[in-house]
Amino acid sequence: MILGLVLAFLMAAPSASKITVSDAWVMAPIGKQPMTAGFLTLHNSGADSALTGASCDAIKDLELHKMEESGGKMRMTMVERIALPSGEDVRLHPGGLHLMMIGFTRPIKEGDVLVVRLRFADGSTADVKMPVRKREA
Ligand SMILES: [Cu+2]
Repeated sequence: MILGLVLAFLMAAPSASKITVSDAWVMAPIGKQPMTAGFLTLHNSGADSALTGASCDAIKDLELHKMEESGGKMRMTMVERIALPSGEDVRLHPGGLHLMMIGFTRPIKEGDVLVVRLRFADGSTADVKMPVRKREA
């Protein structure tokens, strides 16, 4: 009976707790430009997973993007998912993978903190606080 309860608890434990987030931040939008990007590092201490989406009440369209060189130019493309291999750190950073934020439902400025909901391959979610700040020189 008690063993059954313990097993039920263990099976219900969300696997998202195996994914931890650090260094989360959003680049302050430049001027009146209606877009910006967010960055963070994901560490997966569980089984292989993937980041499959993100949303935020302040952002109209939040997409997963990568930057890559094509014909000598850097260009951004949307990706369906960002793989999070077991035991590894995956870093979203300027010039690489990022959360593309297109269109704002309210003004976003330096010092704000956005709460972004990340969605993972197993259907679990995690809410991450992302401070808005200027890009370092
Ligand atoms: Cu982008």
